Amino acid sequence: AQTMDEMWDSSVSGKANPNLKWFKEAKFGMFIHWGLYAKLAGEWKGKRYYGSGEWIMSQARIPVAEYKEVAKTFNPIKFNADEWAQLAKDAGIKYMVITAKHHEGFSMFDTKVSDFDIVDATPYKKDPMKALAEATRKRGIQFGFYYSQFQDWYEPNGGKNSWDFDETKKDYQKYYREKAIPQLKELLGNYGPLGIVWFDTPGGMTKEQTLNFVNDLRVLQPKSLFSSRVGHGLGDYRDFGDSEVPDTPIKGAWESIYTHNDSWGYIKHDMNFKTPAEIIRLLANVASKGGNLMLNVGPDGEGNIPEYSVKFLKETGKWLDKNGESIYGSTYGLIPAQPWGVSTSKPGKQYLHVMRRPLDGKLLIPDFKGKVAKVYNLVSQQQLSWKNTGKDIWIDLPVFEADAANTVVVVEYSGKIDDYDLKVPITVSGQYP
Ligand code: H79
Repeated sequence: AQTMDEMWDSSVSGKANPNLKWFKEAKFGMFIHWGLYAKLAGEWKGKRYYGSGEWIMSQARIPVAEYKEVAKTFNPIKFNADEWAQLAKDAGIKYMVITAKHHEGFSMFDTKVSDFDIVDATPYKKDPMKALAEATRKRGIQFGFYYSQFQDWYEPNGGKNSWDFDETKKDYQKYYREKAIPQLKELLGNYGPLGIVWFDTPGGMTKEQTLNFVNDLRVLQPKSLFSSRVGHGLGDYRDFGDSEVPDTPIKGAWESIYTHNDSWGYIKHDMNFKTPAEIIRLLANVASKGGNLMLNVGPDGEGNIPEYSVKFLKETGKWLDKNGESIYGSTYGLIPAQPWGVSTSKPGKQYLHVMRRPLDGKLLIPDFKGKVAKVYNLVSQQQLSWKNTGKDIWIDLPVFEADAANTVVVVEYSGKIDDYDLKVPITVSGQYP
């Protein structure tokens, strides 16, 4: 019989992808949205747009002919692949996924399939993806591409663009045949081993067509993991909706995606960056449900990662340097979420992520069935006193100033403690809730 993990992980081939191990252990990824929209920075003809910078072509109903002109001004001379990869490394990030082509239809890589790409259509004339693939690999970071396989607002036959082309006259199969598939073959063929191929907003294909599409690409990179937004419940691991964490632990390989401020693509007037404390807590929260957090940054049109992203990610990395044991390689906590925070697990250990210290310093673990052996602060290794009231465990928690955002307390125990009655959710991925 299949385990619940395998039921989800086996949706494509009938067998779980054997390459999920690194992904399940990774816990923290970096998403990068970078395209022509970064140059527009959330403004078109003097009007500011909010929400999602990468949607400006749609929000402002920019005709293809005008959008094409933006490419002539896109010259990200500040782009430095080693700096980006080093930032990821310093932040404790284990994998990176960058937009090779978003819905705008512009290719951020060298392609023979279209002229609307960074090498042919901009003064920059170089392929930044080549450099980034190398810089990440050099640092042991898994590298992957986001590719908008259906939506392409630049192409007469691309999905979902109702302001410039007639939706009823579109031949989606022609678009898949002539652009999406050949470009994906370039991406899978020309950039070395890819950890992930991240699809988004599926459409225009039946389940059988999607299966053929996936199998066709898989030949090129059998070890790559395909995200569930390839559609029809297919894919090697599951993505939740944009900025969504499930309420209860979920088994199998999955990921929550969030962005650092309120936009995926760069918007110059969006200063609502999550603080290091917020990132650390979000990461712990996602890990406590058993998933990975892929956090997005949106570099600007010059190729700079916003200074707050740089600063705050480095701070996050400092916390992970000391507390990484409680995150990397962990699974969902067996202690349900409490008023003080959440937990993550490793064999014989529960890591308590204390984000709100009880004011009386008494930390409650209700109904703990295991036999507690030792309780200590992860960073200082200072042992903490605790008592067992027969039903509950009460831990004496001093004030730890150093890691106020999230103080990790380790509970070592023996014996079996309750597991959740976990179900594989029936929601099909690749859809927006
Ligand atoms: O790449 C990011 C989004 O652009 C993409 N998925 C993430 C990873 C995405 N594609 N479609 N959607 C998300 C859902 C569409 C949301 C919308 Fe809107 C709401 C489109 C129009 C209203 C957000 C807010 C975008 C423009 C305004």
